[in-house]
Amino acid sequence: MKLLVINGPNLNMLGIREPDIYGSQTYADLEGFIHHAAVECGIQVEVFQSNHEGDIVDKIQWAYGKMDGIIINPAAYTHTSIAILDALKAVSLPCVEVHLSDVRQREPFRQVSYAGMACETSFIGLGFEGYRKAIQHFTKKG
Ligand code: CA2
Repeated sequence: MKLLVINGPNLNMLGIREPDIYGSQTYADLEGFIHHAAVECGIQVEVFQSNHEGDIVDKIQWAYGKMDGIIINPAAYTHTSIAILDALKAVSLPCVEVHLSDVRQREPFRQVSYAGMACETSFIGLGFEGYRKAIQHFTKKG
């Protein structure tokens, strides 16, 4: 099984600012965590991060016919991007949403998730562990 993990804007800044919300580990640590969790579960994973909405749309389209599923933390685009929602629907791959922080307990503008509307389930507020749970969601199904 091959999964694509997509991380959206500013997640590359992890560990640099706002450790109270996002923790003190870096984006490199997150990539390492995801690769380790994938090996544990015996699956292949590709991890992609972009600060650009169109690049994320392109990567979702790229996954069509190549990957078995998508794990996505669209970051701020979660709450704004119908383009990402449409791309996820267009490729029709099974998709799981992850958020490091508990967006349900945060500002009103974080209460809508467009990408989440195309996802089978969400793991929210679990920090890095949410990515492991998302990977396990796919391996339990398969
Ligand atoms: O909790 C999450 O995973 C979020 O997707 C993170 C986004 C936020 O806009 C979503 O509402 C929830 C923000 C990612 C920005 O990450 C930073 C990391 C370090 C310093 C500043 C921002």
